[in-house]
Amino acid sequence: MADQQLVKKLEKASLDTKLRLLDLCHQTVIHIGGDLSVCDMMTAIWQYAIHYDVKNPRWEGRDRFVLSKGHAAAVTSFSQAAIGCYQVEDIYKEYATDFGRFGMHSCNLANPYVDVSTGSLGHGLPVAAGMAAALKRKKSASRVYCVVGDGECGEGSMWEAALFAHHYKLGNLVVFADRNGLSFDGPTEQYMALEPFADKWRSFGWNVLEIDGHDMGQIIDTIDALPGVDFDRPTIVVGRTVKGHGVSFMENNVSWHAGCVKEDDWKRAKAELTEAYERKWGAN
Ligand SMILES: Cc1ncc(C[n+]2csc(CCOP(=O)(O)OP(=O)(O)O)c2C)c(N)n1
Repeated sequence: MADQQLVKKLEKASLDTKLRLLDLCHQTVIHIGGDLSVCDMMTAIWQYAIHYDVKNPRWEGRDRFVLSKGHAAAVTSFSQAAIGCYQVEDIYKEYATDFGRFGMHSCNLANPYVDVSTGSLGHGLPVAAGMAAALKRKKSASRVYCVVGDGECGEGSMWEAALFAHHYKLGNLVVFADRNGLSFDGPTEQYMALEPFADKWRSFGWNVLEIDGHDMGQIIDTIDALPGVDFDRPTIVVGRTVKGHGVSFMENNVSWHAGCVKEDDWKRAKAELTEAYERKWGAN
């Protein structure tokens, strides 16, 4: 079972990122619903799992990261800022001008901390699988972490990548699926049913781990138990999550897929998140 001090540290880190997301969302439109749903898993990926050198983002020995649900660029940027890739203040400043190194979607042209430009759904996982195949061929010890959306899994290219990753026994590929049940404008099950979601990946030959994607202890335990890169199957961690998690008026509300939060709601949202953390861990 995960060390409770580590759980507390990462939950605090995730809270900090959520509060920063809300500050940015008060300033401009971001994809806040899907940022909040994946924030706990993203925090653990960037602040616990990944082997990375912030001074050398092109270090050959790094783990790779591909944000297949590229619209969650903001949560990725703040998660990377937390390990020193950027100054948090620069994210606000650059979003306020021409987005600078950041953006509504992750872009690697101006940002060395982004391995792959994404935003057109269904493209990140295929690229991540190709990267994992290349690393395996080089006998690299690096993993490729990839974050996918569930609505995104309505794209056929995702399942071609799933076949490919299984065929080439890509044990170095670890996918986190943000199974929040909502896509752009409604429930996934209404627009393109995915259930039984985990079983579909199992039937494609993947190692499938199902967790509560907001339970930091479970996320840490799952990362600790990931198979080595020479495992004979790719892994998908299906995180059951809530879109807009932690903010009552955003939770499961498709109108908060993306948006800009007004003054009163901004204060209320931050207070709700902070109170939830303090109820569990106290104010210090
Ligand atoms: C190929 C493509 N089609 C449509 C879109 C528009 N779009 C952006 S986000 C989104 C919903 C994605 O849903 P999901 O993968 O569940 O991610 P979440 O919103 O939960 O973060 C859509 C349809 C897109 N970015 N790319």
